[in-house]
Amino acid sequence: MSRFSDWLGKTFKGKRIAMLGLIDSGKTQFLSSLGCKDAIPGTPSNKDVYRWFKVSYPDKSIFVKAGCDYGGTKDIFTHTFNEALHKSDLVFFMVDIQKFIQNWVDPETGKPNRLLVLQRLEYINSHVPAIYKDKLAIVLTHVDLMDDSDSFLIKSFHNYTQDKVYSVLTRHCYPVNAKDVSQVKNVFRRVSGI
Ligand SMILES: Nc1nc2c(ncn2[C@@H]2O[C@H](COP(=O)(O)OP(=O)(O)OP(=O)(O)O)[C@@H](O)[C@H]2O)c(=O)[nH]1
Ligand SMILES: [Mg+2]
Repeated sequence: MSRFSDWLGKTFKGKRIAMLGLIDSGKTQFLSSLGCKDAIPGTPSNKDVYRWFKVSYPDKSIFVKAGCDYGGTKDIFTHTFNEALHKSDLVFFMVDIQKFIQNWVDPETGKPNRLLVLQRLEYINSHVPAIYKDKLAIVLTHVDLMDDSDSFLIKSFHNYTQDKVYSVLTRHCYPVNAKDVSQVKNVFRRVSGI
């Protein structure tokens, strides 16, 4: 945690977060469920700025610093992942587990989803210094659209990543229905370690 001045001029502790992932993987939905009023899910994001917001729990609150809700296009990804991993306290890499397991074709590139997700992880792994790698949490979204249990979905995801050089990035996976506020808050708290 670090101190910073918010747009009202107050100073408080907060987390700077970043969401990475393919188009429609649930980045904006996750932010919205977390309480970000500026995040409108279902519309393509393009470096949309959001103001700070508070995530409240019965025993405490966590402030999220103002930031950018990036879109998932390849173009934006390569420009932002570096900034995200260097400047943020926490980085969420969102994977639509339905599209990943069923290997849907990505409309932007015409390539299969699984290939694109794994390529991005490989890219992150080969470009980011080891000390930043602990900041990354993998969030498996759209679990509500699958009949399998959360543990089965994690296992399925790991089947594709465990023997890869970037498997260190995928140790911690958090399955979530990104539309479910309590699930999203719960994941955020676990990842924040607060
Ligand atoms: N059922 C279900 N729908 C989800 C989930 N996560 C996101 N969605 C929906 O999927 C659509 C796309 O979600 P977004 O959060 O806008 O996707 P994004 O990753 O921000 O996409 P870009 O900004 O275009 O890169 C929206 O209609 C969301 O409501 C989930 O876990 N379950
Ligand atoms: Mg978005």
